[in-house]
Amino acid sequence: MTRDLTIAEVRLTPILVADAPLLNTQGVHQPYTPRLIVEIVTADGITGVGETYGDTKYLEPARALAERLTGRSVMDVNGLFGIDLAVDASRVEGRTDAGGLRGVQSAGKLRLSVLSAFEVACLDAQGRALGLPVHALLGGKVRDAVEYSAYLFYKWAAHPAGVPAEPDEWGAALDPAGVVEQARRLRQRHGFGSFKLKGGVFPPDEEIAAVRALAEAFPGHPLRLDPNGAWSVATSLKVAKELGDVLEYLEDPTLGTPAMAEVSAATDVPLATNMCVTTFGEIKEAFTRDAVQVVLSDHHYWGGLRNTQRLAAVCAAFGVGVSMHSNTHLGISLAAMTQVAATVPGLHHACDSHYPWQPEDVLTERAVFVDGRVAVSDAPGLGVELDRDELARLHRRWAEDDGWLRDRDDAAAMRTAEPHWRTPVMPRW
Ligand code: GKR
Ligand code: MG
Repeated sequence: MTRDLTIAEVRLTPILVADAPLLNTQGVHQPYTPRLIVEIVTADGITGVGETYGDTKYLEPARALAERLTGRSVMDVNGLFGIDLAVDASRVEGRTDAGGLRGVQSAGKLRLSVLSAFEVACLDAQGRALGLPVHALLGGKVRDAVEYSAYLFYKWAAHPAGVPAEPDEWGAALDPAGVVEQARRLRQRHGFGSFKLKGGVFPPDEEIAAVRALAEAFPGHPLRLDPNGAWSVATSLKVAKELGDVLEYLEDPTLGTPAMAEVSAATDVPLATNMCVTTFGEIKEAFTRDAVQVVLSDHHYWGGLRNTQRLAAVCAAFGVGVSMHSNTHLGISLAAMTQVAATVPGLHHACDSHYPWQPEDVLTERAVFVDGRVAVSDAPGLGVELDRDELARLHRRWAEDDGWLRDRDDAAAMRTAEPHWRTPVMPRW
């Protein structure tokens, strides 16, 4: 049967999804996080879906892009990336991401973060039209399941008093015992075999103690610590020395390629990053200086699933490992991550995912982790279906918000509990 794969309609739905009071070096997660759901509908009624950041700075260019897509083909993904998409550079250039901790912002990265959701939606639509999973469109899967690690966070028992939020079922984790208990529960529920602790929250000695406690509770399981660049070179080396025997890798201990290269030269503990290598332009310096041994890709800001494969190929050529970074996300993004991860040879580290922290989703069926792994769907496209009632409910929440939740700001969220909080000057320790 001949299909008409011309784009007839693009629907953008900004939503707010419940989030837990997870702590990081910049502050705390807000009770709701913005995401954007992209739907691309073809002339013969096939709908492909994508998901990306929903903050206003992404939403505005997404709207401009959506207006220009009608009449193009969902097959023309190269053409999609050629569209001259204006983004307001003054809002991002040179700043570090307020809530995202994903390296220096730039207009280019913002553009790619928007395009990636449209690329995923096009691939989903192609797959549905052809009766093929997205991984087949990317060359085929090399594994049947993708391993994820438990993403541990220091957290409060609840969002600050007076701040409207959904009930929290996890309780506080503010010391080694709390972190180990959180790890046990995540492992019990999802079977995770490796653990990553988000650090940069407490003085390094306390975080070292938490990782030691994890090593005792889960002997032989891979462990990582990620302070999002909160430490000096000297502190990074002290932590590497004290935890070298139990760490799979240390993630972004310090900020910037030169400082990471200094740490890397003085320790055998591998360094991973989602902060100093976040664009193709940043690769050359980091790899030639041997600043990092593992790059954590993120299909949102790297510009989609095909760019993720390209990044993996470059990493392989330099003998640098590759795995996956995550930020607060829902099931469409998890499906996209799983489909592309399934196609990447030499994926030697479990990927990150915030998904277990998200009690809500816009899918009719939540993704399931079995033994810490997500099975690679062979259903057409991404293999997910939108729950339209949930989508509408989460969109209403966005529409009714008076504005402050529409743009993620972990430092502002922290100020509701600690009015004098400012984004810390790095390095903090
Ligand atoms: O969700 O608080 C968080 C994380 O700190 C996130 O913003 C980071 O981008 O997960 C990320 C990381 O690995 O750096
Ligand atoms: Mg990180």
